[in-house]
Amino acid sequence: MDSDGDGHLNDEDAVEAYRIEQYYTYFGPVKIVFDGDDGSIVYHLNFRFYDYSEQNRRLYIYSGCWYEGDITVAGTKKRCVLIDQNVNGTFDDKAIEAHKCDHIMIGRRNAPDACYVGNYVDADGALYKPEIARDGSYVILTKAEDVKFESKPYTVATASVKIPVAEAALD
Ligand SMILES: [Ca+2]
Ligand SMILES: [Ca+2]
Repeated sequence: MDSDGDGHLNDEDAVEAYRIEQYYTYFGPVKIVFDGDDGSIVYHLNFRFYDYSEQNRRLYIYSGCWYEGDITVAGTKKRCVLIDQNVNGTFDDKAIEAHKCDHIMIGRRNAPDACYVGNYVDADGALYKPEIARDGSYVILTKAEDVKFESKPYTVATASVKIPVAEAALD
């Protein structure tokens, strides 16, 4: 792989598979370096090569890149993991469709709660407005005080659920 993007493979080492199955071969995480506006951006990708037949071969590419660190939420230190889930090199993607979102996990170390990047994130049952750097370099959470909840009848059971009124405000 041309890991430094210079157009040459003679300066590269071959990437070895870490697992081989009957039809699948797994590689990664593989380090690659992109040129960015502020300099070089180090990124990692995982690959899965599907080889069923000559007519049926595919290469699947997955993100192998995340940021991880401690964050203080309401006075309590928690683990925060930010994942470029949609593999586009940025960490602040939010969308109605889940596969177009990045992921943020806030919780105890080794057991963080996962959720999609959106207008709000949940931490310990409270909603926060996240400000996430596009390059993933920081996360700022501001308590969301202006979210109104209302009860809606649940169609299957007699229970009702509370949903944020502003949930459709994703842009
Ligand atoms: Ca190269
Ligand atoms: Ca992304």
